[in-house]
This record gives sequence, C-alpha cells and structure tokens, in this order.
Amino acid sequence: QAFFSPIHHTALASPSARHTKITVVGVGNVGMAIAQTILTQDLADVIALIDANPEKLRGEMLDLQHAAAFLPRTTIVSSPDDYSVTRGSDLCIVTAGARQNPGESRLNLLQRNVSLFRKIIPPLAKYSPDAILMIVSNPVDVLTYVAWKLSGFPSNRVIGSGTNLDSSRFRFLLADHIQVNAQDVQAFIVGEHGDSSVALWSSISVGGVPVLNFLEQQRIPYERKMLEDIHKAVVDSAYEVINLKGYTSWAIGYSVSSLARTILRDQRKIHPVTVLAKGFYGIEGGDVFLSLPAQLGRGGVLGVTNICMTDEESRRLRSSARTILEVQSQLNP
Ligand code: 6V0
Repeated sequence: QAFFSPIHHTALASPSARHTKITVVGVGNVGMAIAQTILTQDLADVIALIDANPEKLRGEMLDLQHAAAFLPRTTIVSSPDDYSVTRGSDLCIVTAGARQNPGESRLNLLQRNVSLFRKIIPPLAKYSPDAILMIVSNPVDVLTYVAWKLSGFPSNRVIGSGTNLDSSRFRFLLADHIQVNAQDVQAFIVGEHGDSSVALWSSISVGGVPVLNFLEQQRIPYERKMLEDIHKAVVDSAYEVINLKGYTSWAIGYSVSSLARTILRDQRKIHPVTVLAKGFYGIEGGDVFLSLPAQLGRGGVLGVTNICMTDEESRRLRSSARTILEVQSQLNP
C-alpha cells in the first residue's frame, strides 16, 4: 500500500506542471556558493549540477540534499558528464574553470578555459535550447563571447556576471565611506570585469541625490585622488580576498543569484552585466562583450540603459573594449 492514497481530482496540477530548473556547471567554491544561495532563496524547483570531478560532485550534491529538512523543496540532480540531467533548464550558469598554474600567462589560462567551454557549452545548448546562459568563469567577458559563439544562441540569451560583483563592492565601499546602507547607493562599474573596469562617478546617487553634483553645488571639495582610490580598492579587492582566503565565493554567490532572480522572475531590474556591447556608447571594432547597465528579465537582456557619461568615462569604456578585443583577437580559432 502506498504511503498516500491518491485523490484523483481534475484541479490537481498535472505532472507536466511548469518547473523552474537551473543548471550549475562547476561545483568549486563559486559554483557551490551560487547553488546554495539559489537554494536558500527558493529560486528553483530543480537544480542540476555538473562537474568533471565525480567524487567532489557527489559529495557536494549529498551535502546540499542533507539540508532538505531546512529548505524549500528542491530536487537536486547531478552528473560528471551526462548533460541529459540538465535537460530543459531555464538558466545555465557556468563556473567551471581551470586553475592558473604557477608562471602561466593569463592568455594560456584563457586558451585552456576555451577548450573546457568547447566541451561544456554545446551540450548545454543541445539539452536546453531555450535557456539563458550565464557565464561566471574568468576572464568572464571573453568567455561570454566564446559561449555566445559556441552556443549559437541569440546574444540576448548569453550574459556574463561581469561587473555586477565589482559594482556591489563599489556600493559597499561608498556606503561604508559615507555611512549609509549600500542598497541606497546607486553606482555602476562598467567595462571589463577586471583591471580596465570603469567607475561611473558622474551617475552615482545616494537616496536619489546625485553625489558629485551635490558636492559641487555645496562647494564641498573632493579630491580626484579619493575617487580613484575607491575605484582602485574595488579592482584590488578580488586579489585581496584571494590572497587572504584563497578564492572568492560569498559575494559572487549573492551577485549571481540576484541575477537569477531578476531573470527567472522577470523583475526587469537594471544590472551591470556582460552583454554584446557593439554599437552602444560608441563601441565599435568587433563583437565585444563587456559590462553595461542592462535591463534583465525572462527574455534575458531586454535593453541597455543610456546613462549620461562624461567624455572621459566613455573614452575609458571604449579603451576597456579595445583591451578585451585585443585578447579576443589572440584566441586560437
Ligand atoms: P574551483 O574551486 O577550482 O572550481 C572549478 C570547478 O570546475 C572544479 O570543481 C573543477 O572540477 C570544475 N571543472 C573543471 N573542468 C570542468 C569541466 N570540463 N566540466 C565541468 N566542470 C569542470 O574554482 P572557483 O569555483 O574558485 O572559480 C571558478 C571560476 O569562477 C574561475 O574561473 C574564477 O576565476 C571565476 N570567478 C569569477 C568571478 C566573477 O565575478 N565573474 C568571481 C569569482 C571567481
């Protein structure tokens, strides 16, 4: 006898009732921080995990499953190489990455990650042809371009986590500096997720008040160096965390699950994320992916915000685009 006696009623949900499914490829520090934040925030009915290391993968899956009594009900499935477990995903998040060997150039590391992506992206696209791809592996901007090419998806469905994380670090540092809640600070870092990123000082506002305008109108002096120092602290903060604890995980976990929420719940919020940037803000010269303030929703990238930038900010953004294109041009086909 079954544990429950079934009640047949036409109003019952059919077994094919729509589920939200998220795939996470790579269950390292970053993939697991993302998976556990998605679980606690109840963003998916099914999570599929893929990782080339079968022991680690099974260990991480079991560890998450053992928390079921404390969490909303989510089915977790996994496989080291059978991508059919990812079938029908709404969102596929890729965090798999090779570790940098001592003395290895960034370009060599990138080339190895491109080889990984050749194994990862085509089967993801095959089993979830309508999914949105979210790339997290570094260098995220170039790898988002690679994922776009390998998937054959339209560019609105290929997004990189980009400077969403840099911008939240920026907002934290500004909030800390002026003693306000980081959620009241509107501030964007755009461009490359990395050294050539661009802080948009001219559009920062706190509680709706444009900060630089306010300081100028009140004739409160601010030093350019102070602004540069805060941006430098953002760029350095990933290196600092990696030096101290060996990797970064919690902030990128929250950053990516906030993107997952906006996309899957069609929140239409604006996030600075890696998108196909050609044609925006005077960026020309090739198919370059970098972070711009983009409106996201169930359809992926819905649009790019036309923020007012100073001439210097847009010059720096175009220079960041050239830096990425230069790396892209060195990739082996
Ligand atoms: P990690 O802990 O080494 O995890 C990487 C995982 O990928 C490991 O579990 C590997 O077994 C797995 N893997 C390797 N090859 C494959 C493959 N072919 N298929 C499936 N899985 C595979 O690294 P960590 O989790 O710390 O970082 C992962 C990536 O995220 C790196 O590229 C980081 O540089 C990048 N980050 C990107 C950030 C961003 O803001 N975009 C932020 C933090 C880290």
